[in-house]
Amino acid sequence: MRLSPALAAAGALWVLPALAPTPALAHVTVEPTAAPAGSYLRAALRVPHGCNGAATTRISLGLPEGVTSAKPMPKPGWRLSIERRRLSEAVRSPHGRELEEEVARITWEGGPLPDDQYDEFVVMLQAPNEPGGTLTLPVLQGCEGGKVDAWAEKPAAGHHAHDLARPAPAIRLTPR
Ligand SMILES: [Cu+2]
Repeated sequence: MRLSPALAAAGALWVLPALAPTPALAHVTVEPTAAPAGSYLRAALRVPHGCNGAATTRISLGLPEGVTSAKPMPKPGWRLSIERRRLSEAVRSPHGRELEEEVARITWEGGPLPDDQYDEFVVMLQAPNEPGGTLTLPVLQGCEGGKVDAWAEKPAAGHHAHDLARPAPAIRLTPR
């Protein structure tokens, strides 16, 4: 079936905006970009490229204090390591368990994930109960050849992550 020139043009118009890369999306980012404060959420770190073309072999996520419950999703072909830190004060989990530690860092190592492929690294966590705040999730991306990209920059007040070269993935915390 031959499309009329108008329809073909309309089709092209629909595709064009979707192909236009928005800068932030082309970096290591997190999905969702917003979530209710204190809620449990599935955070997917999105890795759309390597380091200057080199394949990714390591994704290391730093968790700020106050994320008392975080569990990474294991990934075939990647070794998972979890570092914990002691809490200054024990907290009670929703199931009543006393927690004296929280997860401080989660590292996936292996792959490699070639530069021309895309993948996600998933963690289930409870967002801090700070409505209006931001959950910043700095990521160290290690690549073949030893290069490391630190996605860890935080925008200064009044500035936007788009202005940064290596913005840290972040989730805006909304009121519940
Ligand atoms: Cu990028």
